[in-house]
Amino acid sequence: MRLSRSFIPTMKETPAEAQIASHRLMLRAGLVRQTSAGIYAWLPLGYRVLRNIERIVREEQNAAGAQELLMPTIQSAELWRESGRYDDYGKEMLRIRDRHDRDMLYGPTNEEMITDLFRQSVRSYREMPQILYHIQWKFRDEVRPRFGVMRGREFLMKDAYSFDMDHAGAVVSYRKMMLAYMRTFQRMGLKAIPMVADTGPIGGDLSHEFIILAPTGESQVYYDAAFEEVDYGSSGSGGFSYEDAGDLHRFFELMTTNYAATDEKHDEAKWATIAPERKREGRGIEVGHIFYFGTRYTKAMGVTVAGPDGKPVCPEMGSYGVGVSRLVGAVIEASHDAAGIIWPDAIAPFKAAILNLKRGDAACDALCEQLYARFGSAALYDDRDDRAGVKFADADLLGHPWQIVVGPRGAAAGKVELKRRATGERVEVTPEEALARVG
Ligand code: 5CA
Repeated sequence: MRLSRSFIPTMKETPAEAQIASHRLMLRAGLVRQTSAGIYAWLPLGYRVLRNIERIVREEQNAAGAQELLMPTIQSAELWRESGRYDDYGKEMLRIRDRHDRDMLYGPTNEEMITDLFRQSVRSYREMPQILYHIQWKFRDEVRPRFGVMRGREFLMKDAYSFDMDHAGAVVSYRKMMLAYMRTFQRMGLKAIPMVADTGPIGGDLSHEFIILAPTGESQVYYDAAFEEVDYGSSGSGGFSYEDAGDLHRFFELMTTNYAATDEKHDEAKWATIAPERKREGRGIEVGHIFYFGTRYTKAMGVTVAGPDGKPVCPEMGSYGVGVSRLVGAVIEASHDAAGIIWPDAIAPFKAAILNLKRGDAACDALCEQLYARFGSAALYDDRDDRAGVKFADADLLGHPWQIVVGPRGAAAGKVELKRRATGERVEVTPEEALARVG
């Protein structure tokens, strides 16, 4: 994309309403704009990042054997009356009445709806187990929406739901999702740690939050250095297999025997037994949350499937959430400096920016056009008629992993300067080398 033609409304001033770095940077870099309290429009740059995150989440869910579907945002109150949550959910639920005076709501989560879809179609243990997910907008009328997309009212969530015949099966599904989550966050360049959590309004007796470390995180976290050393691998290449219950068991042990807790669950006595050099403390942001709640919904909604002996069995469920839109803010919290965003390669809106330091210079223009043609939509070409300083500052603010700087002297000699945003390292290389390095 040519920056001169793009809709990337950057801001020089720090927006007064933004209290944390990611919120400030998302506004300043033109990723989002607030349209109502806690509700955001995703502008082209921000939307690219959101879609990249969504893609990684989707690929890892699919690799774990989960199947994607899409449920609506608007739900009927009837289902929520069946589960008993319609009244319990309180003011966080946005309630709507249609023209026939029927009670509707904008979904804050989908346990009831997926249980109903399952109930309509699955009859036998032969069709089990199932893990179904969607990536859909949610609405929660949070008392205090804040920190931009981190605590919004409308937000994008990946929510998966598992159905198993018994507790042992449900545990396998839970572990599969936990492994998929660790791989998802690792691919995004994040260090996430699973921590035992309360289940809140979702219910159930087993739950983990996935916390990434960032100084502005909402909770204080304590964990063993062991978590920094694990490579979760990827599906099909070494590491743990989703198909092997032994592997899943080994993985789960690794995640749960090493100490990790948020301040709510912190146990000073246990913490004291850990060697001082292995102790890690910091602030954390919750980017995912998984729950096992057994028959909490299937029982309330009267769901059974026929077991091998023909007797009805009430399926065991779990649900698994990733805050897709929150992740955009969380990644920035974990990866920025005073000059701006530092995108991890896997989710960057563009791999590289091409900076033309002297528009109108024949050699600069020709070289930039050549590079731009090779990159296509993977690069943002700063072809504006502006000072070099402005271009440098904007490229740092927008956070592209690479900057390819084309100036008149270098261009005449067939050279460009390649800068790595994360380290600040600059090297003079040929355009071909720059293309090869950026990949
Ligand atoms: N039904 C379950 C799992 S599918 C559920 O709703 N879990 S949750 O409430 O923990 O939400 C899942 C994830 O959504 C959270 O870990 C968080 O990353 C994200 N999330 C929750 N509330 C918000 C919000 N107000 N703004 C942005 N992201 C949110």
